[in-house]
Amino acid sequence: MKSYNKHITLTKAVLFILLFTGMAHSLVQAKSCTKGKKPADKNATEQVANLYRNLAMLAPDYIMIGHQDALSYGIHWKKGTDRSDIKDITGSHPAVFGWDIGGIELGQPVNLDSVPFDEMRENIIRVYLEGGVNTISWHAYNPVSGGSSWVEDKNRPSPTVAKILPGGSDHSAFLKQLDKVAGFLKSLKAPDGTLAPVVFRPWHENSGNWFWWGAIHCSVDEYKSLYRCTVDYLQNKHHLHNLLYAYSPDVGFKDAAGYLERYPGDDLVDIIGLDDYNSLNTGHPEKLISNLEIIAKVANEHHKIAAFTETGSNRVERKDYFTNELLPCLDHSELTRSISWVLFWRNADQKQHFVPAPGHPAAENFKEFVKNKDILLLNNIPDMYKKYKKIKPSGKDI
Ligand code: BMA
Repeated sequence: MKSYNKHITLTKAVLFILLFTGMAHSLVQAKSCTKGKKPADKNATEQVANLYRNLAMLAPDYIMIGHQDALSYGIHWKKGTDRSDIKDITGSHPAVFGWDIGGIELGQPVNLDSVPFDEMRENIIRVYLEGGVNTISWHAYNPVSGGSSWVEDKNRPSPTVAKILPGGSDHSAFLKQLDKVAGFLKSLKAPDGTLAPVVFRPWHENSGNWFWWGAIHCSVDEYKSLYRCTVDYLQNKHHLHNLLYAYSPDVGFKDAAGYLERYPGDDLVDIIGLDDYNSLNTGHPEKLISNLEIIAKVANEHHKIAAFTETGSNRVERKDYFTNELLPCLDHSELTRSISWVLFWRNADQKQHFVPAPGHPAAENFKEFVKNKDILLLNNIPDMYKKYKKIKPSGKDI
């Protein structure tokens, strides 16, 4: 009996040590992945700081799924309530919701893809209240020519950026655009008075030449000044502190130095992004792996978070694209697995869509893809605006 008791005491001690070291390990893990990870904006709201911390805690083990305009329309529908093509297939909305505010600077009621800004605002606030992640891109109209983001002749330099920087002939026209952007970002107020945090992703795909802020249309310094001027104006003139900032060039870099050539600075950027449609659609998974590993390394070295900010295969014509092409790249190494989210572009219609809807030949493949233990939808993530010691996504075991 005595020895039996002794045995129990010993077992208890062992269990206690195991439990304690396990807890300590998780805490150390939580600490090491969040270490030094604070929003670049020192005055970021509490909800933004929690969001960043939670993104950092999830990133090493999980990848969240994002979709542009998920709640606004789908391949076969134009207006829905609580509907998304991803939910129609999987039963859950995506975890990350992409929006675009191109057109806000013109005072338009709808964005460049006809999404009403009032509806977008409502949806952004709803996503915030449900604990999901919002990210906003900006296909900005040209403040000098009045034209779209796209330069007509992408091989011919268009000197817009130089003109809208401080001291330039069109600087004030640009600031008026930013005032409109700020107005929208300030209007994302929840009923409790807090502002919905947003990952703002201005001046994206700048390594290409198709937008007026693209590589051949401005010098390295001009691009960096454009980014700095944007952040500075939103933070200091408009006192906006509900934002994380993403830097997201397109493909074309070979190494970290190439990626960082136009990087505006650690004091301005939170998310080390990448837009890459090219690698998989041209049959080069090794390029995607290399690009993801480069951004993951840059993120580690700069104490930031890496994200695959835009991708997809239009119409998903290769029906095992998700499990046989994309997943092996995302799951290639510890570095690729540390990507925080992957965002698929919009489901405009039958001709342009990047996520399947029910009945689509790739629908089953998408379902298989999201069953993977590392892949998270809205139903798997906790409220991203609360503070946790440790996060365990629901329905997913690692
Ligand atoms: C492009 C296409 C266009 C759209 C633009 C901005 O990639 O989807 O149809 O207008 O993005 O969202």
